[in-house]
Amino acid sequence: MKMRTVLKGVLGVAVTVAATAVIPAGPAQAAYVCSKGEVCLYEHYDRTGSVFVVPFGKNGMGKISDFRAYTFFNGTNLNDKVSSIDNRSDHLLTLYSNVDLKGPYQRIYANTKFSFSGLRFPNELKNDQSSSLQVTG
Ligand SMILES: [Ca+2]
Repeated sequence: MKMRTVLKGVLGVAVTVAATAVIPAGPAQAAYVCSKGEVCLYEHYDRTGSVFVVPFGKNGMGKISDFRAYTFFNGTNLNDKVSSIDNRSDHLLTLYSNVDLKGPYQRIYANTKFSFSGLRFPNELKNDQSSSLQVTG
C-alpha cells in the first residue's frame, strides 16, 4: 500500500516534468484545440499561436470590459493581439475595438470559426484591435 503511494507520487512528478518541457516548444507547438462549449481567442490567424479561453466556463455568458487585464497562455497581453477566434459555445460572441464594449465590432456567431486574415471593410474591427468582448444569448 505504501509502496504504491510512493510509486504514484514518482509518476506524478514525471508527468509534470514532461508537460513543462512541452509548453515552451515555440512555433512547432500544436495550437490549442478549443473544446465544445468554449470560446477561444488566438494570437495568430487561423487558430494558431497562443490561446485565451474565455473564463466564463463552457457555454457561459458575460463580458470582459478591458483586455489589458488579461494575457494569452504564453503571457502576451491580450489587448490588440487577437487574430482568430473559435466560438464553440452556443452563444453570440461580439469583439469590440475599444474597452467597455465600444467602437467598431465583429460578431462571431455560435459554433463559428473566424479569422481576421480575410478582406475587411474600412469601418470594421481589424486584426490585432480587439480590446473587449461580450458573450450573450
Ligand atoms: Ca495577433
